[in-house]
Amino acid sequence: MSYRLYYWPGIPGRGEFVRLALEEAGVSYLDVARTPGGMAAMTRLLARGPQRPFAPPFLQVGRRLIGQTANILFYLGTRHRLAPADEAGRLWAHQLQLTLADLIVEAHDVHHPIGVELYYEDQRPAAKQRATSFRKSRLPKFLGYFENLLRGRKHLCGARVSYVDLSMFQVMAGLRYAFPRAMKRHRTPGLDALSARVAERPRIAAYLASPRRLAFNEHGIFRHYAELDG
Ligand SMILES: N[C@@H](CCC(=O)N[C@@H](CS)C(=O)NCC(=O)O)C(=O)O
Repeated sequence: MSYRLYYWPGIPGRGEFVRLALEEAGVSYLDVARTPGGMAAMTRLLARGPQRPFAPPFLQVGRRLIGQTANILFYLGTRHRLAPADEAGRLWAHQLQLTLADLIVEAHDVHHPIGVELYYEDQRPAAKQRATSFRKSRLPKFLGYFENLLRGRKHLCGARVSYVDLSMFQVMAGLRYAFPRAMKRHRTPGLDALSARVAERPRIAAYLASPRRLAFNEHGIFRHYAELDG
């Protein structure tokens, strides 16, 4: 089966959560917007069709378009053994992924607290205030939640690796990139070990070393601005 992933070129962003799942599944996929003419194709799909997605990332499977990161992962997880097999387990995985989605929005809103459509430079004082709240209150609450779930366990859900583990790896990498100082203040041995295990998985390790893997930068969700890191 061949998948077509649509996401902004040049940033890992939310597309990366889907890429990690596709890479771990070992399936072939085309990162369409990174190919010549791909951006125009993405724009066309966003503009028309009765079930067009609101925003990237979205995945094309045959004639079907699947949007919303957690929804895409829910779909891939079932098809490629990246989620528990039973319904209760799949729902739990989906719930955890949606909680990660909340954390991702909050990490983004640190540098865009007033308007998504505005430049960071136009909202710096508010960003500083939001960053303090994120670092002192929200970051420890989210980290503590996931760290506690991992106590004595190797995976966030189920008995084997799932898309939630892959996404947690990416979130930890993003948080360490954006808030290196703040992250050093938190003890997260379970999450650190989980991240290391994910990075060592053969398909993920090969992917991380490949040109397909995009580095974090100041155009994406996880951005490093020293003044926001305390
Ligand atoms: N809840 C959606 C959010 C999608 C989203 O915000 N995508 C961003 C890029 S990461 C975007 O292109 N947004 C355009 C917009 O919101 O107008 C998801 O998790 O996939």
